[in-house]
This record gives sequence, C-alpha cells and structure tokens, in this order.
Amino acid sequence: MYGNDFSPPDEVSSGALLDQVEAAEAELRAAAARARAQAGDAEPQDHFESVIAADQKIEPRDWMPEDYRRSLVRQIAQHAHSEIIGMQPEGNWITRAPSLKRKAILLAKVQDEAGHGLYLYAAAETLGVDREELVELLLNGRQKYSSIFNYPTLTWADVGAIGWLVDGAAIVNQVPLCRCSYGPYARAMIRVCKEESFHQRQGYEILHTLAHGTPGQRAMAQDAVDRWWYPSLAMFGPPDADSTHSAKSMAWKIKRFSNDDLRQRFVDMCVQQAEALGLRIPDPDLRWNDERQAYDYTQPDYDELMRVIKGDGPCNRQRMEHRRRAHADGAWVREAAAAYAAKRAERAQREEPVAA
Ligand code: FAQ
Repeated sequence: MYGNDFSPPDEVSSGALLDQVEAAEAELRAAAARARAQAGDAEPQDHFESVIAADQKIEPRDWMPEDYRRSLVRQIAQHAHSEIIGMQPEGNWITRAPSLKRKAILLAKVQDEAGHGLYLYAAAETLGVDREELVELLLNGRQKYSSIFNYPTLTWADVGAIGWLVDGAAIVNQVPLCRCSYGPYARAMIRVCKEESFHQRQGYEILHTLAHGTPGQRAMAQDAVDRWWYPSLAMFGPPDADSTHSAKSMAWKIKRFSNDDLRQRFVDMCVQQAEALGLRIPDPDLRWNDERQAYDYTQPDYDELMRVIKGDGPCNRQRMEHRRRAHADGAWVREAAAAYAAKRAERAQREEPVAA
C-alpha cells in the first residue's frame, strides 16, 4: 500500500477496540488489586514500595506518592523541553551544511529531536498533566531545559562536537533511565537512546573527517571540542554534594547513578575516542588514576552552570525568544487540529451504536 491508498479505519470498530482496551485495563487493575490482597500488602504505599524494591515498573494506573509523581513530571518535562529547544543550535546549520548528504543527515537528526520531545511530553501526560500546561510553564520560565543548549554553534565543526559530546553525554545519562522505575519514561528512553546512538556517530564522523582534513579544518574541529567540552561535563548537573533531587530520585530508582558517577563514566569513555579522533581534550590535568581505575579530570565551572540555568547564559534569551515566536506562529495549526478533533468526536458520538 502506498500513501493514501488505504481505507480509513472504521470508526465504529475502532470504538469497539478502544472499549476492549478499556476492559483489559480494568481487568489488569483488578488483577493487581487481587495480587496485593493475596500478598497481604493491601496498602497502596506498601505496594508501591514493594514494586520499587522488586525492580518492577510503576505504571500510570498504579497508585504512587504525590512526591514521586511531581518529581517525575519535573524531570520528564525538563527533558522534553530540552529536546525541543535542543533543535535550535543545530537547526541553525541546516541551510549551511557543507553538502547535500550532510544536510539530509542533519535534517533527520533535528527531526528526531522533535520526536523525542513528543515521546517525552506523551510520557509526562500519563502522570495527569497536560502538554499545553507544560509548554506554558517553559514559556513563562517556570520550567527549565538543559544548560547545554544555551551555547552558540559558531562553525560547522560545532555540529560534530554536539553529536560527539552532547549526544554522547545524553546517552551516558539516558541509558540508565531505560531502567527507570516509571514504565512510560523507561520505555520512551529505550527508543530515544537507539536514535541518540546514531546521532553520536554522525557527530563523531563529522569531527573525524575534519580532523583528517586540511590544517584549517583540523583547527576548526579542535576549537569546537575546546568550547563544548566543559559545558558537556556540566550537563550532568551539580556535584553530588549540591544535588537537591538525587537522594530521593535514587531511592525511587528514577535515577540509577549519581551526577558525578555519570560524569566520570563520560570522561572515561571520551578519552579513548578523542585519541582515535586525533583531537585533544582541553584539560591539562586529565590523567589516568591507577588507584581509582578512572581518569582524574578538571571539574566544569559550576558557578557558570548555575548562571546559565538561571537564564544568564550566552544564548538563553535568543533561545526563548525563538521558542515563543515558533509557538505563536504555530497557533493556527493547533487551532485547526483541535477543530478537526472536535468535529470527529462529534461525528463519532452521532454515529455511536445504541447499546442493546
Ligand atoms: N541544565 O538535584 P539535581 C539531550 C537543575 S537531552 C539545566 O542534580 P536532578 C538530547 C535541576 O533540574 C538533555 N538544569 O537535579 C539532545 C534542578 O533544578 P530544579 C537533557 C539543570 O534532576 C542532544 C537543579 O539543577 N537531559 O541532550 C542541569 O536530580 C542534542 C539541581 O540539580 C535530561 O533532561 C542542567 N544541565 O538531575 C537534544 C535527562 N543540571 O528542577 C538535542 C533527564 C541540573 O529543582 C540535541 N534528566 N539542573 O529547578 C536528568 O537526568 C536529571 O534531571 C539531571 C539533573 C541529571 C539533568
């Protein structure tokens, strides 16, 4: 079948299918309640804790503490906003990519980031919040997005450095989130991580090509790595001692590793990759520590991280202005989609078969 060459699903039968899904969900809820009663932990809090202790998933239909729900909404929304705002630094290079092939790859990558935003907003919505509400919180500055997207992309090599370092850091951070205790977030992360791996490779390949090109291209690649290294280390958040959410998030198995543990893992991974690229990591104190079996390295400037998070980075204003403008420009699309959905719902109601 090609394009529109298929008949639309029969609305009555899709209604019946949804009824079947609803009935199956109700049966699952009842089965879960029976299992709890049999196990003797009829209290929802006990059930929640036993699910977490057994490394199982909390699902939207399950009872969960309000704090757990709120913490997930905060993290997932911030993550979703990051994917959407994160389209800007690289989107800036789509029209200037050096070849048709590079342009096509970059277009696909930036579109993937939009898709990640959508999976994540959808995961957040299973927690009883509305996407519109979350977007509003971003636009009025009450929710954040990752600090990394407040740095400028000055040359084509920055697209390579973002792929290698920023997507690389995102993978190190997000692979453990595939085992997060909240089912919809964990499942969204599996798909996101698969796509991020491709993103990282394309960045690495851009840098590899530049690093093995003319002296000018090589210098451009090194300059990009010099500028993106420390902001990438800062992506993992404040040091453990200053991390406000880590203790709770780790007890709830939302986060599986601390900010510093993931940062270390990232540094250890990058050293060999930089050698293979033939590029230098801009840290004179980077050296292998035999005792710790890990690299010693210079920490990023956490005061700078806090300034950027609070809105005072090189591109914060520009990023938010662009997002507000894009949101306003898209108003007619949202209105049209809502009108169409209302029309379909009205028609489905009119045609709904009367129950016998
Ligand atoms: N930027 O107590 P913690 C990507 C905030 S996606 C901004 O340690 P937590 C893909 C934190 O929210 C990148 N804010 O917090 C891509 C909290 O403030 P709050 C995004 C930061 O949650 C690639 C406060 O500081 N990834 O790159 C940052 O336990 C290329 C205290 O911190 C995710 O969101 C920061 N760097 O740990 C797309 C992953 N760090 O909320 C396009 C999911 C900390 O109390 C192109 N998130 N803060 O006001 C996480 O894993 C966690 O939320 C952390 C922070 C690790 C980011």
